[in-house]
Amino acid sequence: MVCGDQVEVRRAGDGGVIERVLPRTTLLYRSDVFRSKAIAANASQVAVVVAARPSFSPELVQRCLLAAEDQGMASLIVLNKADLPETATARAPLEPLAHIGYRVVTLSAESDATPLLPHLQGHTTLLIGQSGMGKSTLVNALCPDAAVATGEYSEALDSGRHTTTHTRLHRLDPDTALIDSPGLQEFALQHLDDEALARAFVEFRPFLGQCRFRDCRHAGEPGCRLDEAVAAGTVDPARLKLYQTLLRRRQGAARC
Ligand SMILES: Nc1nc2c(ncn2[C@@H]2O[C@H](COP(=O)(O)OP(=O)(O)OP(=O)(O)O)[C@@H](O)[C@H]2O)c(=O)[nH]1
Ligand SMILES: [Mg+2]
Ligand SMILES: [Zn+2]
Repeated sequence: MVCGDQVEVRRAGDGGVIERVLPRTTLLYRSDVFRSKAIAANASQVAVVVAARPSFSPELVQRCLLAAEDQGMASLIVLNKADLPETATARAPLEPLAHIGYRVVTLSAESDATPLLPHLQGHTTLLIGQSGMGKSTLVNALCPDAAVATGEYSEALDSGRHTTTHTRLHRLDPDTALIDSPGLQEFALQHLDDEALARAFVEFRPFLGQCRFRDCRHAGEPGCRLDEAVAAGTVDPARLKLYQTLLRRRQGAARC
């Protein structure tokens, strides 16, 4: 079972026995060659939380978004700690993602988290991201009953201290919930096959199936429509490069 699972329970004395886990609408998980780890079930949306301090990895943000796309989940980016002066600089690497269509909500969880509310209504949103970005602070701001622990990050290490250790769902109203999760250091996507990986890049979708070779892997083959889209300025070359890096990593792993 995973956080967010819905179950049928049979009463037994003072307690209950879980009889059945109901089918999941979504299951977000990350995986590397050695293991895969389910993070949450039945979330309808992923909010990747980032901040100027500690610094964040734009590639990790993209990996989270790709995993969400693969599961057909909505996704957005929360740029937290807007009170920090470096926030404008921190936004720069998110611009290409905003350009593709990802919502970027800038706010300060410590002073006002309400700009996020309209994006949450009716969703079960999984908050995900590196340690110290302010996921739990957001939960506390939006669900006052939650009272979850938050922790100072380490300036010396430029990272959080992994304060949250369990994934937990907090209900805002009958239709809306937030899932807090422990900070991530990595997010591998070994569970996506080549085709799923290409489809997870939303802006690639109009071009898929249009290349000269039907089995084009978009890795430099002649007549590749994605190369043409890059040349035409429609697709960001950095995104195609990320796709190719992830593809190579999968192939490398498959050979092990
Ligand atoms: N300046 C500023 N600091 C914030 C803000 N939101 C959170 N913080 C601080 O950032 C630190 C980390 O916050 P947490 O909420 O524990 O971060 P987390 O993402 O839950 O971290 P993990 O549980 O380790 O994954 C704490 O010291 C918070 O007080 C904000 O809007 N502005
Ligand atoms: Mg936390
Ligand atoms: Zn191609």
